[in-house]
Amino acid sequence: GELVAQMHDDLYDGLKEEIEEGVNILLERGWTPYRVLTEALVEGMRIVGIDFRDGILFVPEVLMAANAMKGGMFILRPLLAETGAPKQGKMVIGTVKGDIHDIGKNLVSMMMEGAGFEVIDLGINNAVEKYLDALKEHQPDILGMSALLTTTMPYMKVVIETMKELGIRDDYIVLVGGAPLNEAFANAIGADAYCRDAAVAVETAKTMLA
Ligand code: B1M
Repeated sequence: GELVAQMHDDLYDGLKEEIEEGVNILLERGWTPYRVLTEALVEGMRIVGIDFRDGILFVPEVLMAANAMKGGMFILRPLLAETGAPKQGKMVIGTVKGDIHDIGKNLVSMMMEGAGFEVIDLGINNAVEKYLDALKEHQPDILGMSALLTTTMPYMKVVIETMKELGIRDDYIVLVGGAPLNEAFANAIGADAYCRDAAVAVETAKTMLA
């Protein structure tokens, strides 16, 4: 409706307080946190992405939009996490080296937590050593990697190849995601699965652990 369209505009304009207010209003109206997330925030960011691509928006504006989106996600995070889902397993996740995009990864983390997974989030710009240290320290069931740039997605292969060299590749389920990826790429680099979005990541993780 009207409010959601307004929120798409507010996200575009990087208006954090307005986004937070909009999120709260939709929740008061009885929307589920997931619906607010997908229809108001993710869809708004999709529109931003189009104008970024077309040179209508630039990095500073897109950073403001990302910041507004994070404000909304901050409100939704505890609501998505408190579903009381039974404990499922553990995941280490991070954005790969050279890449600072984190909204999608954060969303995957939130949804995985909501589904009962323990998530260790390594943040952005992770070199292979960071992933390996975290695997050793936390012994997760799943390694998740995110990349948003065609120039950084090949780094996922570096991580998987290093795991193979160390003989630990098959100790983990490796899930990958990010806008420029696809299933063929995931197969080619030796990941276990490509996850189109956060909901698919949750379903894939559950299926593979079952
Ligand atoms: Co960037 N950027 N950006 N950017 N940015 C893209 C990715 C781009 C497609 C925009 C465009 O041109 N249309 C383009 C990449 C082009 C390409 O490689 N082919 C691009 C570019 C070029 C750049 C810079 C190089 C721009 C510049 O400096 N000239 C630069 C690079 C910086 C770097 O990383 N080294 C840059 C910078 C930025 C900002 C800092 C301004 C900002 C990031 C802020 C932040 O993240 N904190 C930004 C943003 C916001 C975007 C767009 C507009 C939106 C990304 C986003 O948050 N989407 C993006 C356009 C686009 O993607 N169409 C773009 C919302 C999010 C919910 O979706 O991240 O796809 P997504 O995550 C989804 C799924 O992909 C999946 O689930 C998520 C939730 O459903 N998923 C996973 C993601 N990770 C997963 C991991 C998993 C599973 C599923 O593991 C199990």
